[in-house]
Amino acid sequence: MEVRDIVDRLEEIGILLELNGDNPFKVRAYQSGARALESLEEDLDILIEEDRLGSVKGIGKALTEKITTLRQTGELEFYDNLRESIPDGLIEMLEIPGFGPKKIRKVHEALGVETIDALKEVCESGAIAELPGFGKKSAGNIIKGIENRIAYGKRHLWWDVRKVAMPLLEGLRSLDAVVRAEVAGSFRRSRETVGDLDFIVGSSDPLPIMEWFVSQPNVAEVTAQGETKSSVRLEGGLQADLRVVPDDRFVFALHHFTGSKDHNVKMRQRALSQGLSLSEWGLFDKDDGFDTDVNKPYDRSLAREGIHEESDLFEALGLDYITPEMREGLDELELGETNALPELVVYEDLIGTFHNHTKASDGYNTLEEMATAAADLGMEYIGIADHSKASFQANGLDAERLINQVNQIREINADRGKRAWLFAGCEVDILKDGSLDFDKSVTEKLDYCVLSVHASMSGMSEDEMTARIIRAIETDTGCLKILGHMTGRLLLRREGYAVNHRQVIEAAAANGVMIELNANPWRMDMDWRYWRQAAEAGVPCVITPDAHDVKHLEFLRCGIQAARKAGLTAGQVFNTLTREEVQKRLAKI
Ligand code: DGT
Ligand code: CA
Ligand code: CA
Ligand code: ZN
Repeated sequence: MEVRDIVDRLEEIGILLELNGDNPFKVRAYQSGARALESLEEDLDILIEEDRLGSVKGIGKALTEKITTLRQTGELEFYDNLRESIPDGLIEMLEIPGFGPKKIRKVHEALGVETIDALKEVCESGAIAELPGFGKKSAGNIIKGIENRIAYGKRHLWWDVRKVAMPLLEGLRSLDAVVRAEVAGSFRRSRETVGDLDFIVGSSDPLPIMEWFVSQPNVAEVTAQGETKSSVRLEGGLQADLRVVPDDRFVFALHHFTGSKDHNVKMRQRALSQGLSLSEWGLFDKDDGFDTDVNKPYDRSLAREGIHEESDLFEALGLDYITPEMREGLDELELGETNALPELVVYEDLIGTFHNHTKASDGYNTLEEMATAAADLGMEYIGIADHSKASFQANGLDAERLINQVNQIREINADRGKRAWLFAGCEVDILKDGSLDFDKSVTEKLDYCVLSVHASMSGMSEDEMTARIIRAIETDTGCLKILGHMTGRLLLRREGYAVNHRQVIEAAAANGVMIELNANPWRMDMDWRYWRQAAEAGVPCVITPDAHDVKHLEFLRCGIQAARKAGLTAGQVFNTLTREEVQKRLAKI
């Protein structure tokens, strides 16, 4: 089991013990054990091997055993038994915002409540307000929390959703009854996380489509099945809605359910200002008396003719086609009105990439394997950037090993065959004070370096972190500089550290530093919302997979979606340059 997952497991055990009403010291032991493991300064496997894990502050004898078992087998009987002993309903209650393990236990003990439905009842009946530590107000908050839990239900990474959505879409498209099918919603808009899937199908024969959909092998539960709309929960918890509409309504339904809500609101307002009314059912003349009020009878004959594709719909409203990625209700309508929408970068524009790891640090493949895999994907070059020595938990390279690797790269390039060209780099740690893990005498031997924060980030204020990163940006390395994963976030897992994006972008612009769009699906960092600022400041984007395995090179597809969402053109993405062009840039530094 990965260290990160062991940390999560220990935290979970702490919560389960608390739910169980166990000794608070024991609860705290798991919490601090998780913290200690997370900030371990040595390699876990070495500590286990040398029998020194128990001497790490915060990790006692009992935890040493459990961590070792989890690391070696991925399983733990103690955890399984604990998890078994607690009713599922209590664990589900943990998802209610503001309702923690202590309160859950109290309600369980005092009122015998074991399910969320029962919890709602005791809130409504007033029984909960009688309990010490609870009141009328907390009963109301719990009810709100129960509702929010549904609204904020677990989200999913775009990349994971894609793997599920694409086969279903293909399947739908292959059905005889289906004229057209598309995935709408946040998935189509390439949001970094997706709440649920929204399939839209054009067909005059919905019945067999519904039947096919609800009987897919990865459907765990059918939550609704109607004549034209069904909802299912897929394995893994992702919810998917399917709507079938007559094909002449398809465009309107697709546009509506693609959203976003803010974009839809702007589109409707625009329609209204032109004497038209836009709904999921069509575009109507307002004077015909049809508006979006669902209670009024729907008369198809009133709808505008001649709208067969989404581009026709935009055109009818005097707009250029707005690609789904850009439909967030920002300024896309203004841009579409003035022919100012950017021509977005596409995957095929990428000629090469940077920031990839090998076996030398914490990757799984050799230099040759990485170069071959990149060539197989049609890449002309691939940049290596293994960790630097401060990242010892990732087996970071010291100066000697790094220089050896540089020499090895030069040799491999000299006898390259069909492999991609290797650029020699390093992911150099930005230390706590903003200095770099290697000084110029080392980094000037590289083609480029990725500057990244990996440690000492907790407790740092936004100002301190911003100053730390800017100091790194201003440091002369004698090679090309790319700022790595701006905030260090892991989507759905951990917030990034606070950093002032604007100031960092300005410093990058002033110092000729590029910024990475780390395309690891967990990261998507720097976030799409900041790239326009960077582009306006003239800071190029570098889309990198941060691959630790040849398989991870395909994350570039994810990165392209984020770059498109950010509104970037090929000219604003550095790795659309050819190898010769990149080398010319390097020669100037
Ligand atoms: P998600 O699923 O949370 O990741 O986000 P979306 O955007 O896929 O949202 P979802 O599935 O609730 O609804 C799909 C689209 O349907 C949404 O982007 C816009 C449209 N829509 C849903 N509810 C409303 C609404 O109340 N007003 C408007 N104008 N559009 C809505
Ligand atoms: Ca959705
Ligand atoms: Ca939905
Ligand atoms: Zn990194």
